[in-house]
Amino acid sequence: MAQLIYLDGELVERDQAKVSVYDHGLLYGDGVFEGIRAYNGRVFRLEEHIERLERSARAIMLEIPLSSEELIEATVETCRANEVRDGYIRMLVTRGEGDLGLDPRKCANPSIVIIAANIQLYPEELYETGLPLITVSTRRNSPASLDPGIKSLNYLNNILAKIECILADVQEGIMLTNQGLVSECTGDNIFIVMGDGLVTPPVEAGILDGITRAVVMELAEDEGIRVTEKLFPITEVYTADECFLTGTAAELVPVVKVDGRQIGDGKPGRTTRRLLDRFRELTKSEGTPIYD
Ligand code: PXG
Repeated sequence: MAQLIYLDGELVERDQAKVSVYDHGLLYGDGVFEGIRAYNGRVFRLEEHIERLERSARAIMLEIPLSSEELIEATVETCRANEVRDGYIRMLVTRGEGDLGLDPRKCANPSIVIIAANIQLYPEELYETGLPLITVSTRRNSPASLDPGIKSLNYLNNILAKIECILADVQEGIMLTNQGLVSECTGDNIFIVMGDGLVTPPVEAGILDGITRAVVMELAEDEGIRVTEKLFPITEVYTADECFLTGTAAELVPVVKVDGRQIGDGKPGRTTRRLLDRFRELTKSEGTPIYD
């Protein structure tokens, strides 16, 4: 079946889905995006993703030409057109076509793109064995320069960090703030387990306000696990009982080694497993239905 892409109000074949080389999304990374998951014929936390997209857009003074309801409808329609039941959805809004200067006022019409693809999931083995990580030397963008809370199309900060991970032959890396404290990973938030509580950096530290992060915090609370949002140095990760990452693509992935140091007993921890099980239970039943 041919893949259909939502592009500015129409569903077009993949090879017809093109934007201008004058689009400021391409020229300057001027735009915002979301990565969303569908499970079992339902889009997980769609309203939250749309809200975050709208917040990101407002932060860069980009006016999205659709309402929240229309964005939700367009997402569901794109999933339906591609017969997605379990999939990954990429939604982006670019500043649109302008000229070669920076001036965003030259871009009259923002472009909206929605791609809904049937994904291949991370291998289940990853959740059984856990990931090794490194701390990368690329610092997370300062919120005073480009707030990581804005999910902008300018992801070079993360890509530079990802290149360090690739060179070190690991899948993810921990990024520090400019003050040298733990912020998040290139495409995932980070949690540590200390005793019977969870600790994760606060949004004010300059991280993406992750949707999966928020779900895990809700689930932890429900399980009677205390969650503390605070800044901490990398040594707290080394000495933590458990560590895991959260993200739309990753769900909850256990971390078993950081910078060559074993975390806990070097195996995925009990608390991580408990929260992953609860998370999967939730994704099975919750979400915006794609099909009636
Ligand atoms: N931090 C950053 C920097 C991210 O980009 C997350 C945390 C997790 O947030 P959510 O809301 O997904 O729980 C992200 C989002 C991918 C991919 O294909 C993942 C993200 C962004 C772009 C691509 O793995 N993660």
